[in-house]
Amino acid sequence: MPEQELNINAVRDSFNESLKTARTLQELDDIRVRFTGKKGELTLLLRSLGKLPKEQRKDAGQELNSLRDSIEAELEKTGRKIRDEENEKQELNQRIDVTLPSKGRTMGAFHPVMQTMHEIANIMQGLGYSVAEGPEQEEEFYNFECLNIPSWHPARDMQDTFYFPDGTLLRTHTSPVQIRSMLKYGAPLRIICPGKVYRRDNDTTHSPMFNQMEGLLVDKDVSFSVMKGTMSEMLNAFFGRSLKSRFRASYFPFTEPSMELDIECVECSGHDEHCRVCHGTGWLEVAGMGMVHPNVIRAGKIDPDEYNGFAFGIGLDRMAMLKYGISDLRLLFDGNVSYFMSGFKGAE
Ligand code: 2NL
Repeated sequence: MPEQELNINAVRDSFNESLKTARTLQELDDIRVRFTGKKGELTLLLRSLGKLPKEQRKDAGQELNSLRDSIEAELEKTGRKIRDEENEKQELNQRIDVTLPSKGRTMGAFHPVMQTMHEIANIMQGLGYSVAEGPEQEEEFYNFECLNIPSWHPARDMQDTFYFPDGTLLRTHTSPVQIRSMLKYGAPLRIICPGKVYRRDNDTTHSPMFNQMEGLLVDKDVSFSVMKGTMSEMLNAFFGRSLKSRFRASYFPFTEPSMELDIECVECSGHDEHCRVCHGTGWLEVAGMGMVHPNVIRAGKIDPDEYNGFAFGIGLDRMAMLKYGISDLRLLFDGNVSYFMSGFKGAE
């Protein structure tokens, strides 16, 4: 029957045309529904078979069945092709280009004060000293009493010290660590005590929190020259050259005699009367020290008739500023790291 055959051919042609346009699995599925779905073009043809005259049914039936088979085979084949293409595309996208430049890494660095602390600690460890640490919240007993600072001493004043309501305080120096170490280890003893200390001070050259390192040597027959030699050795090693130094008589309650140590100006060596670092004096105050007061040795439960010693204290913030050419104390404590990344002498 010619009309029926036309219909079959039309469906075959239109299927073949549509198939060529299919680019995605979704598009392919739409085509499958359009031809073999419940109301699909092929399905409708198959349903209409029964209306044909009996003698035509067999031929038309065979033809439609073979069309259905070939449509299903074509859909299957095209589906595989699209999936293969998509897989390949995905593989290309995921391939790693090992020739691309890396993102780079930003390096962390120690804060200049911590760098300074490690440098001096290394030097002192080379001289046989161990590092000791202790609490930042202290008792008056360890921070003052044991250090020969009686209750009437102005250093205890509310003006200078941060007190807690319970009478404890923020340590004003790291000396209490040395007292605790004497009590714990006895003599002989060689220690350095780096750490944060606190005083009620806040202006352009003072911060309420600063970093100190103290040192203590207790042994038999310790002489003043051992102290002078140790201090010179430490400072020359830290600044990397032999510096002129001088000792001036001074006073601390916990040492007797007491000295302050000046070194030649690391910026101008005394040659610039307008030097911003030494202000034309040619000298820099860098440390306080002295022979440990017998009362302090005794507070450490060591016999001052058998043992003596020397102690020193240096400000690590000031040492960092001198070594790395940092002109303003406040730069050490604000959060801006760009200054340290580029501008200062120690950056490389
Ligand atoms: C300074 C002065 C100094 C000490 C600290 C000390 C510790 C004990 C016994 C005796 Cl346990 N002395 N420490 C001694 C002299 C000076 O520091 O001007 N520091 C920046």
